[in-house]
Amino acid sequence: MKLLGAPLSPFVRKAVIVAAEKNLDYEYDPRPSPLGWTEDFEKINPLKRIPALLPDPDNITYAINDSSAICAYFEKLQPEPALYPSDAEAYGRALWLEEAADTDLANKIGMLVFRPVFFNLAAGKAADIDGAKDGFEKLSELLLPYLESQIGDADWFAGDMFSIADIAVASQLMNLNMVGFAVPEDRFPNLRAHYERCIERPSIAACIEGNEKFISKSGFKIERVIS
Ligand SMILES: N[C@@H](CCC(=O)N[C@@H](CS)C(=O)NCC(=O)O)C(=O)O
Repeated sequence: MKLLGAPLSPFVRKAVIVAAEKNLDYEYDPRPSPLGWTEDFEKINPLKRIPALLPDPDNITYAINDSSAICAYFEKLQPEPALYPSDAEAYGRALWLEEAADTDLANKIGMLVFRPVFFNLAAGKAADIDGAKDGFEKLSELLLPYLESQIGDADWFAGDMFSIADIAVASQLMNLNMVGFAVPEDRFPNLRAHYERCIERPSIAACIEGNEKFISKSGFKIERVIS
């Protein structure tokens, strides 16, 4: 199978981390990106979004698109280790928190913090740090406090296992780190501790290493605003 999509996309990252947890083999094409689509990408995903997955790399008309669909497919393909709780309530919570991360968290981090820095640098302009700081405050008004309350003093978001909910949240928060921000420990200690717990996992650590290499190869100088 072949996974397509730029490595800094938090949705691509989700799929990469799930595949790594499950030790799945796949080809990877990092080229399709909102900054430049590859020819024929529309035939793979008419919504023009990454990630896309081709179970058969030679058949571009039979794709599985959307990170949630891809991750659920990986779970069926390789059930161990399970990344979706079997308990009904924990399963429901995992899907809800995955959805919250993929929609509102993604939108706020992506549009308000990541893009003002990264897309400006990619366009050869100065990073809009003030814009990103304002964006970060909007993110801190509702969603980060909600996630802080949801994780509380538990290790993981849904039940007592590492799950798709943890991967989805961490995949988005990684985009803060990529552009010099972080979940501040003094304001959101439980969420920060959860993030630190997540990045200890080899699947996530490897993904961060790959992302950082990609940024340093691009030659972008990222100012650290929150450590
Ligand atoms: N719900 C989708 C969202 C995918 C998504 O929005 N990906 C972004 C990249 S991070 C994208 O392709 N955006 C297209 C664009 O901005 O034109 C998923 O989970 O895969």
